[in-house]
Amino acid sequence: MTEKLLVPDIGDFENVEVIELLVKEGQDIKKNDPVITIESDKSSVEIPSTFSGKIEKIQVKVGDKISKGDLILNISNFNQESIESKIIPKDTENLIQEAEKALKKTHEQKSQNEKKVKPEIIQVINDGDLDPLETKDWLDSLSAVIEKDGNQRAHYLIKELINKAYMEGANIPYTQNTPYINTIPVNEEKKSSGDQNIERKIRSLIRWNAAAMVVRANKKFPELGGHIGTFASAATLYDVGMNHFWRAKNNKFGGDLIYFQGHSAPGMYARAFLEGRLNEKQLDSFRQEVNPGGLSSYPHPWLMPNFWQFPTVSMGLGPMLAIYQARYMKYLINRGLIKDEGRKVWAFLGDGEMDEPESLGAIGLAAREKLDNLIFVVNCNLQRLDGPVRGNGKIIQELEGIFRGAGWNVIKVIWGSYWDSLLANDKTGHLVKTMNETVDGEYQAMKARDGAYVREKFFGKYPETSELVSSLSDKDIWRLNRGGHDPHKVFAAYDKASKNIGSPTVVIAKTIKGYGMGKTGESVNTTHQTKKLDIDDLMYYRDRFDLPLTDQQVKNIEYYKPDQNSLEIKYIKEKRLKLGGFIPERTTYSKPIKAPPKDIFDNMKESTGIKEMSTTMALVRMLTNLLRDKNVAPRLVPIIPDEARTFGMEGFFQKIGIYAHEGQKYEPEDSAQLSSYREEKSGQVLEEGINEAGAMSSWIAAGTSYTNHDIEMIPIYLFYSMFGFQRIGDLAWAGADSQSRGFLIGATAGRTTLAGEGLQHQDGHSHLLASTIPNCVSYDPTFHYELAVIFREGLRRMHEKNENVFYYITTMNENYPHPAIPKDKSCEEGILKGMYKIKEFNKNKKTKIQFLGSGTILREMIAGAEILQNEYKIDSEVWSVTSFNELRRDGLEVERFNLLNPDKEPKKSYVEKCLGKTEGPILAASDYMRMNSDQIRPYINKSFYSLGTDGFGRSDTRKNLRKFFEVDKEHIVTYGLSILAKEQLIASKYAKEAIKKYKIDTNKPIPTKL
Ligand SMILES: Cc1ncc(C[n+]2csc(CCOP(=O)(O)OP(=O)(O)O)c2C)c(N)n1
Ligand SMILES: [Mg+2]
Repeated sequence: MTEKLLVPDIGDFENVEVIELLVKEGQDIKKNDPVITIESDKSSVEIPSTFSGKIEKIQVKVGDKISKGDLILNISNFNQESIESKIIPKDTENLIQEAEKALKKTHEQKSQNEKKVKPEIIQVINDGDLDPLETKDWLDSLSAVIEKDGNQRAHYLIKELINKAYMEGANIPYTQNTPYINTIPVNEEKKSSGDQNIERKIRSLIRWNAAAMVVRANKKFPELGGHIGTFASAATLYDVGMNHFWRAKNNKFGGDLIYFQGHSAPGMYARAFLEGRLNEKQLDSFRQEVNPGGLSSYPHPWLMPNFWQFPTVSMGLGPMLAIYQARYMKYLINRGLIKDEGRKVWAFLGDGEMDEPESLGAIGLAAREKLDNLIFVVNCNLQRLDGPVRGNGKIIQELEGIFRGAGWNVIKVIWGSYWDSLLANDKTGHLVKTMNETVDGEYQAMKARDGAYVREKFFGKYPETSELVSSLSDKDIWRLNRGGHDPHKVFAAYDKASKNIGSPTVVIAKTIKGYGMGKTGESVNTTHQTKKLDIDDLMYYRDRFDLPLTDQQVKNIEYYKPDQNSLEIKYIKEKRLKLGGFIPERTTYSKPIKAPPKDIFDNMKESTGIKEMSTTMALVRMLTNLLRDKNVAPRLVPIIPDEARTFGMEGFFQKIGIYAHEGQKYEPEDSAQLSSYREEKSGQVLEEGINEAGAMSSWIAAGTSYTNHDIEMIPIYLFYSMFGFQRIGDLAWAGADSQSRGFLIGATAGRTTLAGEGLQHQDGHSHLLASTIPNCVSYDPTFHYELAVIFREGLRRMHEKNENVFYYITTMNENYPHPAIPKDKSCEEGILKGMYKIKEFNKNKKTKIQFLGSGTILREMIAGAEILQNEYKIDSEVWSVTSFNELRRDGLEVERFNLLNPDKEPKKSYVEKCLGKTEGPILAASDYMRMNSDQIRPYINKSFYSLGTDGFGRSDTRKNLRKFFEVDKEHIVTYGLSILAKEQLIASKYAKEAIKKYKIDTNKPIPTKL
C-alpha cells in the first residue's frame, strides 16, 4: 500500500524553505527517520517520516517553499515491526534493560510495617497548655498507634487530623520544626561494626597531623595561611564516612562522589598521609605549590589532578554543583549511558556557607527530582568567619525548616551519646525545653568556657534541669558532647541517610568549631583564622586526644605516623580496601569520541547565496547535522535555560526530547505540532528553566563526565551571552578548575547586534571575561564556515584528543548572507589562530589601510572598505578576526620567548606574521569594548587604532546603535580617513568632508559618558 507523507503542523510558519533532502528514492526508511530539513527565518527543523517503508517518489526539492498539508513523498508501507525491532542496537538494549532492572530494585519500597520498638517518649512541655490532661490523652493515643502500627500510620493520622481541622476552618499554625533533639531515637540507632578504640586513635592522629601541617607551614612562612578550626570540628563527620560509607571508584564500581568542604582540606591530606599516599615532604609543602609536589590550599583539581575531584572553596558552589551532579547521574542512568549502581553524591558544607543563595537555591530541584542519591552534611559548628552564624537563633532549626519545607529528608544530629540518659530522665520535659530555648550564641559561649559555666547558665535555668545534673561533676558536664563529634550518632545518621528512598537527605550535625584546640581556638570567635598554636595549645591538643607524642615531639611539631604494621595503619587500609580504594582520587578511563568527518560540515562551507541567516541559526543547523553522526549524537548534552525558542532550537524537543525523570504525564498543548514540547525519561536536552547557575552546574557535571563517570560527553550550553560569564563567572572559574570539556555558546551576542533588548541584555564584554580564564578558548565568528571550522576543532581538541580546555563561542541573531569559505588553504589555520585575510581592495594601488573586524562588525568594515575604495580611492585589506583573545595569547608567548632569549633570532607573533609586511595603519573593531581589539596592540609595530562599543547598551535599531557606538560603516570610513590624515598619508580635508557628509556630531560625548 502506498502512503502519502504530508507536511505536519509546523507551528506559525507558512511557506518554509526545504534546505536539505535527507533520503533518496528507493531507500528503505523507518518511522521517525528524518526525511527533509526545512528552515524558517529563525530556525531549522527536520521532518520525520510517520511510516516505515520504501520511498517511491520524493515530491519536493531543495529550495521549494512548503506549508502544512503539502505532499513530501510517497512511501510503500510495509511491516513496521520488522524494521522497528532493528532500531535499538543489541548492546544499547541490554544496557538499558540492565539499568532499568537496577533502578527498579533500588526503588522497591521497604516494607513500611516493620515492627517498631517503642520509642522513648520525650515530652515537650508547653506553658500555654489549657488542658494538660486532655493533651496527655491525645499524646498517649499517638504513642499507642506508633507502638502498634508504626510511624507511617501515625503520620497518616496526623495528616488526616490536620486536613480535618483545615476543612473545619481552623487556622493551623505551620511549623516545619521538630524539638531540638536528634531525629533518630536512641533505640533506632544502627550500631557501627567498627572498632571504636582504634577509630578514635586514628582520628586523633589525623587531627594532629592536619593541625601540625598548618602550624609548620605558618611557622616557616607566616604568609601562607591555612585553617585548623574547620577540620577540627568536622573530623568525626569525615572519619565515619571514610571508614564505613564512601565507596571508591574501581574497575567494578563507579564510586561515590564526595564534595569536601574547602577549608577542611588539611584533614584529607592528613588522612592520605596515614594511608601512605602522601609523604612528610609533601605535607611540608602545604600551600607551596609553585614547585612540583606541593599541596593545594583547597580542593583544586587543576592543581592536584590525581587527587581532588571537585573545587568547593568558593562558598555555595559545592552544594549547587553536588545537586546537579546527582541529577546528572540520574540523567546518565535514565538515558542508559551508565548503570544504576546505587552510587551517592555526598556534599560537606559549612553552616555559614548556607547563607549563600547558591547553597539553598537548588534544593527544590533536588526534592522535585527525588534525588535519593544525594546527601548533604551540614557541619553546624555555629560559627563562620567573624562570629556566630545565628547568635540570636538556631541555625540547625532554621535549616531543618528550610530543607523540610523543600521536601528533603532531614536528620538532625545534635546531641552525643552522653546526653542519652539525661534525655531519658527528662520526665518533666524541662531539658528539651531548655534546649529549645537556648540560642546559638549561648551554645557557642558555653563551649568557650567550662563545665561550671554550663551548669550555671544552661542547667541552672530551671530547678528540674539543675536536679537532672546534680550528681554529675563539672567535668562530666563538660564531657556532654555534641552529636557531630560522636561517631555512634554520626554512623546512625549516615546509615539512615544512605538507605533513604525517594528524596535527598540532609544530615544537620552540631559540632564545636576548633574542637580540642583549647582556650585560644575552641568555640571562640577568632577560631576560623587560627593557624598558629603555641606550645601550650599544642600540649593541650596532644593530651586532649591522647596522642602518643613526647613533649619534645610536640615542641618540634613532628608529624606522627605509626609503623606500617601497627593496628591503626592496618585498620585504616583495610577499611578503605573494603570500600574499594582511596578517596579522594581522580582518575579517568573514558574513551575519546572520534571527531565527526569534515563532510558533516560541508554545507556550512558553501555560500548561502542570497539567503540570509544568523550565526545562531547556523549553529542550530550544525547541531542538527551532528545529531546524525553516530559517535557524536548520543554524547551531546544540549543545555538551555528556557531559551530554546529564542535560539530557534525548539526542533530539538521532538527530535531528542527534554529530560524529565518522570517522563511526560500530560498531553502537551501543542502535541499536534512538529516541535511539540516533548518530555521524556530518556530525553537528551537539559531544559533548566530560568536558571543560569543551575544550567552551568549541569554543564560542569557533563563536562567532567569523563572522569566522574568515565564517559566522555559533549555539553553545549546555550545562553544569552550577557547572562553568561557576567552572571555565573565564579561557576565558570570552578568549571575551568574542574577541567570541564565542552562548549559554552553566548548566543544573541554583541552590544549593537541584539538591538531592541537594551542595557541589561546587550553584551559588549563577555569575550574579555572569557579571556580571564586560562583554559577557555574563545571565538567571535562572523560567517557560518568559521563557526564550522572552530566547532570541529573544538570537538577534536577536547573530545578526541582530551585537551583540558573549553570553548566559548559567541553567535548572533542578525540575519545576513554567508559567503563560501575562501579557497586559500591557510584560511582554516587562520580561523583557528584568530585572523585571516578575507578581502582585498586594491583598485587604486595607492594609499592603504588595514581593517581588522570581528563578529557582525566585520561586515560594517567590508562595507566601509568598499566605500573608501570607490569614493575616496583608498585601498585596504580586510581581515576577519575570529579571536582577539587567541591572538593576544600567542603574542604574549612570543614576546616572552623573545625577551628570555635576547641572543636568539626573535620569533614573530601570529599578528605580526599577518600584518608585518602590510601597508598602512591598522583600524580594528568589534561589537565589544575597545579593550577587546586593543589586546593585540603591543604585538604589532604599526600605528594601531580601535573602535568598539564601550558604554551602556540601550535599545534601538541596529543601524542607530552602530551609529551611536561609532562602529557603523560610515564611522569606519570617517575614522579611516582621519587616521590616514593623522599618519600624514592624505589631507585632513577628506575626513572633515566625511564628518559633514555622514552628519557626525563631533560634540557628542563619548558613549561611555552617556
Ligand atoms: C564565596 C566565598 N565568600 C567568602 C569566603 C571566605 N570564607 C572562607 S571560610 C568562611 C567562613 C566559613 O564558615 P562556615 O561555612 O560556617 O565553615 P566552617 O569553617 O565554620 O566549617 C568565609 C567567609 C569564601 N571562601 N567563599
Ligand atoms: Mg561554621
